[in-house]
Amino acid sequence: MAAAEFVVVANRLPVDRIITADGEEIWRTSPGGLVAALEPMMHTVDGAWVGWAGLPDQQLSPFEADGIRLIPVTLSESEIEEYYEGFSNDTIWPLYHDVIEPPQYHREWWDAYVSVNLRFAEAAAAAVAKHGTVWVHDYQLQLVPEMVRNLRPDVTIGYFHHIPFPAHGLYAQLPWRDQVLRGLLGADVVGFQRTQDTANFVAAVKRRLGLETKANAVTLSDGRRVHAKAFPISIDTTPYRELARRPDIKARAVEIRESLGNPKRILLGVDRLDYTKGIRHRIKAYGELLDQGRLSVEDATFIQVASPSRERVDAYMHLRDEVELAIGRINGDHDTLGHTAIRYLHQGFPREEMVAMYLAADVMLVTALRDGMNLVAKEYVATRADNRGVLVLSEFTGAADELRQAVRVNPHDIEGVKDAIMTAVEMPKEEQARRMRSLRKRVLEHDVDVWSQSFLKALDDASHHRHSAEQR
Ligand code: GDG
Repeated sequence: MAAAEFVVVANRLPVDRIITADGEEIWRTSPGGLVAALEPMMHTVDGAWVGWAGLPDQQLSPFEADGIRLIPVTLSESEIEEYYEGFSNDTIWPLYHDVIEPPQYHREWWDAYVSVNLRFAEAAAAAVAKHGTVWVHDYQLQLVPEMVRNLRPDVTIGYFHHIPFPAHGLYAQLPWRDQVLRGLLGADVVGFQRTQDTANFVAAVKRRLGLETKANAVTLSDGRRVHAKAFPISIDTTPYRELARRPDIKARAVEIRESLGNPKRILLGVDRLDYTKGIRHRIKAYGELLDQGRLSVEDATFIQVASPSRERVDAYMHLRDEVELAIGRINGDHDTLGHTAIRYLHQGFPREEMVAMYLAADVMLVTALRDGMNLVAKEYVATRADNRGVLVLSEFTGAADELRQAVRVNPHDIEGVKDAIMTAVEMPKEEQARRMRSLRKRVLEHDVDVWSQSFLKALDDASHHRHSAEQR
């Protein structure tokens, strides 16, 4: 395969393996956010994507799917356990989400993380053209920027961090805290969701490595500069707006309401089943409103979509048990033969069905305890061209920095969540419209294209700066 000008490196390749009816194996582009964000660009530049195909021990040669060149990285069964489920999802994920669950620190997991990061870095270094660009994504690959730089000092390197970066008091727990910072500092531009994440990273660099920092630019001992900056990610709004206009999807939204016995209000939560999303807090608040008679099941039915996630990690198994126990109790106490309190769906749905649910929902509940951005909040807003519906949004999400006209909540404050739900349920149409118009303006004007263009512009500036510094 010829060298590529632009190489994306992410844990997962943007494809899923499908076995067709006649037993043939094909790869289909997965509908995930990052593909949607980068796909247009991948078609215009000479690009390649390095990532894992999602199954253990698969030795695959580079191939092409939907016009994107894919370079698979192999992971063994034990690497999936130690690098992915272990260090990425049971050490870094809880630590970076403010220790909502206790992070597990295991030296073997770290060793696997280092060796897998090196494999991704080597694949990227082998794929990228002279003076090309490498864009690394997310917390599974924090060492890759430095490793690529060591292998290929000629290339420009960007890194985008999709999850929060914690305050130093928490970050300092990580036994490999200095190595991770040095890994990230291999990039020319390190992007975060929020300005607070950026500030936390720069503060950690200053305190741990004693490097000079000025206006979020870090100067390394060899004089090289690294720019840290917030680039709040967004969604491709087009499919949401288009689906929301389709008569069959509007009809489906009406059907969803009917199938629930026509409650006066529908509340909706859509999350991966993850302890960061505040699902338990939301259920508790709603359950208490029913217990106290402030709501009845005829007034408000709550649909909770909890898509299966990380099911082999202990904390996720416990969470599932707790959520299902709590929902079972509330439904047992409050359901009638014609109405349910919580319609719980531990399933993934096609996007058409998600949009029909967004259209049916009078109140969207996003009560994450910590969330890098939260795209569900933006998808709901993009869908509501009718300027109806209320977004209840946790102030601990990245989205809260932008979506100022949502009903804001502190999800830890159960009384506050209850009041916010009542405010949303009772909000007059005019106020819904006023708030939704402003939310929509923000999301439609700052879509994923704006996000990727602004990151690439920063990377381009950094690369010019570096090359002119080298020539001086
Ligand atoms: C990480 C960060 C950051 C969920 N269930 C179904 C389904 N989804 C889709 C949603 C949304 C996406 O998955 C979830 O994105 P979020 O942003 O809400 O959360 P994470 O998965 O935790 O994502 C997060 C993001 O990266 C991007 O940087 O915002 O903070 O944690 O698009 O719609 N989609 C379909 N069926 C489902 O059942 N089709």
